[in-house]
Amino acid sequence: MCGIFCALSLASAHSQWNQRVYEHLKRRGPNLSQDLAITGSDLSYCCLFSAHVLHMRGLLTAQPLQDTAGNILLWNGEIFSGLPVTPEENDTTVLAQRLSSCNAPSEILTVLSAIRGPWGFVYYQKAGDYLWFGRDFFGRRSLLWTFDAEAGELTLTSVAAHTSGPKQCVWQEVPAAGVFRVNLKTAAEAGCVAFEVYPWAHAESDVSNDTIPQVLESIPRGCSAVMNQSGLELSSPVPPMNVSLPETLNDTEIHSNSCLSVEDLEKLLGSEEKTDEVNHLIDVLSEAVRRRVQSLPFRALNLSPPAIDCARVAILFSGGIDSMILAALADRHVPAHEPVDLLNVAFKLQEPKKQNESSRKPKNKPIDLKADRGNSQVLSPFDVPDRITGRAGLRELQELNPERKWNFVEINVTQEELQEKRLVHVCHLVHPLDTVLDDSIGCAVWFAARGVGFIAEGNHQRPFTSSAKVILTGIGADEQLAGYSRHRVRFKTSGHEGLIQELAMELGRISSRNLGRDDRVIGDHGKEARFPYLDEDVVSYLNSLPVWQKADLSLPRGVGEKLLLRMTARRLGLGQSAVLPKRAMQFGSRIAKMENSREKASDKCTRLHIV
Ligand SMILES: *[C@@H]1O[C@H](CO)[C@@H](O)[C@H](O)[C@H]1NC(C)=O
Ligand SMILES: *[C@@H]1O[C@H](CO)[C@@H](O)[C@H](O)[C@H]1NC(C)=O
Ligand SMILES: *[C@@H]1O[C@H](CO)[C@@H](O)[C@H](O)[C@H]1NC(C)=O
Ligand SMILES: *[C@@H]1O[C@H](CO)[C@@H](O)[C@H](O)[C@H]1NC(C)=O
Ligand SMILES: *[C@@H]1O[C@H](CO)[C@@H](O)[C@H](O)[C@H]1NC(C)=O
Ligand SMILES: *[C@@H]1O[C@H](CO)[C@@H](O)[C@H](O)[C@H]1NC(C)=O
Ligand SMILES: *[C@@H]1O[C@H](CO)[C@@H](O)[C@H](O)[C@H]1NC(C)=O
Ligand SMILES: CC(=O)N[C@H]1CO[C@H](CO)[C@@H](O)[C@@H]1O
Repeated sequence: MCGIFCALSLASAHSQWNQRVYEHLKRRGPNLSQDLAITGSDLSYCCLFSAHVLHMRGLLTAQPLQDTAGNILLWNGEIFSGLPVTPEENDTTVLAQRLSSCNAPSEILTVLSAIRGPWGFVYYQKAGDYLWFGRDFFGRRSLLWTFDAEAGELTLTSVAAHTSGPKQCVWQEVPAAGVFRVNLKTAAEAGCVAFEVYPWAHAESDVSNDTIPQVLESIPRGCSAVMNQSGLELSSPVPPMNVSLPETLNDTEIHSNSCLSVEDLEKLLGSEEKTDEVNHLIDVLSEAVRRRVQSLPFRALNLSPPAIDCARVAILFSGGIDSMILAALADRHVPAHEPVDLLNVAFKLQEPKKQNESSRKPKNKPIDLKADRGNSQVLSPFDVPDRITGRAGLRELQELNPERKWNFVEINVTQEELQEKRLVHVCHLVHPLDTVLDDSIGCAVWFAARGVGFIAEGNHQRPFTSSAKVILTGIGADEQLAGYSRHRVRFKTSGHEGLIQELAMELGRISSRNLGRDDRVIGDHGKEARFPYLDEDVVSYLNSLPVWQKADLSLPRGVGEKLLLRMTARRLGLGQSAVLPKRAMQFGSRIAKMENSREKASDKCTRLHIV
């Protein structure tokens, strides 16, 4: 993970560094910061490149990386496969070499299309004066842009800042719709910037006509975009979603309101035979996790075995099925002696409001604390639903592999701390996203990824700070396997056809809804978010399956949604966690409750706006 930044100025001088943006970039890449400024041969433009590197593998590679011909690469990504990179090599160097040998756009597109892994990049191609930039197919790395028409300056950056005051910068996410090329000489002559768009496309279908409207929506004011008429495209790393419909299956929910016991659910799961699909999914998912947890550097510079608590891999861990599967698979690939950190975040439950005798409501039930806790243990205000399921998940993992040291990190957050960190950090990181949901998830993920909490040892608690630079998250499972309750709603109203449309739409917008934000939030700790469920091979496999193999929403909650994943969890030896219904992070961690307001998730969040 790196923080990358590029300011293209069509006038002579650059505007001042926004100190805040610079600091945010530096937090993403604490190991090495470097700037490089260049001017076009005819002095008509200048570019400032700034790179902040988090060292992940190979030797530390300085960026901006300039080759002998004068081309410059800013790379915030990981090449997991597609281009050969040995464990000792740095992927930045490898990519720069490949790009150096490219002349025509088609050659550059071929290199970028081959990469498997997340990326955001900026590339200055000296011959011809071109600036290239973009994000991977899913948009797993953040890239923002803004254009200051007055100063004639286009800025690209991994992370920005929430600005206030008279001179507002309008940041937008660069759409993960393709890569962009700016002809710098033409731009300088015209005094404005035109982007040539090379869209992601499936070999057999033409998505170009959908791309331009999507791009136009988020193009900075004062700039324009054109599709290259030559029809050059990046080839999509995954096939389109299988849209075939079942011939005989029932479209209606049969058990919708029935109340089944866990045993019934287990039986239901057991009676479904999808051995091939389950085995195949385990294969691709396991490989996706392996790529993401192997050949990682130790924190300390020496390569001696790390201290006993020093994990290199952490998992955002609620104890739900998505994170349990990641933990079970990480267990296969993380060296046996090495701990794995399970990051579990909880927001303090507010004291139930004092009952007012004259209150009109007959009996104001003080939330459903008891129900959440299940038993009469000493109540802690941090025993939120995700903490309870997290502990249960920990026990399952301990049974699965008693030899492994699982660091269950209890991250307890009070309202005071939440308010403080939101103001100083999170509101800048989620920007330009700004809804109540972005606030909730952004804050919850920020605290979880920071990894500062406690580990329970008997009755004792030990302060603990996770040292892992790699953080696995389960995002993408719900979007692909129909895990959300809105999928049920859609299925009820418009059957399998509607469900397929909904899933395709959600996977298509996951970059702008989640991934850019999560990358900025997690990257702020000098750590790197990795998304095994969004590995190209995993998505390709899931896309090839018809929807009814992945979910059966005629079955009850806790079974029907993500059915294939539940069966996978059982095959991996997991128990109760395989049949937990989905609980969104903002509710499971109780952050949504902390704010205690009646707002809707999609409302603009006033707390994110600093005055
Ligand atoms: C990178 O920075 C982190 C955080 O400052 C530090 O712990 C680590 O040792 C550095 N790694 C290298 C290779 O310099
Ligand atoms: C895309 O748009 C162009 C121009 O409007 C049109 O000629 C072409 O047929 C369209 N392609 C598809 C696949 O719709
Ligand atoms: C499209 O790409 C070709 C080949 O690189 C180039 O010659 C042409 O000028 C581009 N077209 C536009 C409209 O930018
Ligand atoms: C659909 O469900 C109904 C009611 O459960 C059942 O009678 C019918 O046989 C089912 N149809 C098919 C094709 O499974
Ligand atoms: C209880 O509610 C009534 C009316 O809603 C209000 O006048 C009174 O001040 C409240 N008492 C307390 C202790 O909050
Ligand atoms: C954190 O929360 C747990 C409840 O989930 C509680 O047992 C523990 O005491 C809390 N630790 C601290 C230091 O607040
Ligand atoms: C879609 O699923 C159906 C049913 O399993 C299968 O026959 C078909 O080959 C799949 N299509 C693709 C493109 O994978
Ligand atoms: C193996 C390899 O490519 N190593 C390179 C990594 O990056 C550093 C710094 O740019 C180079 O010096 C190494 O040669």
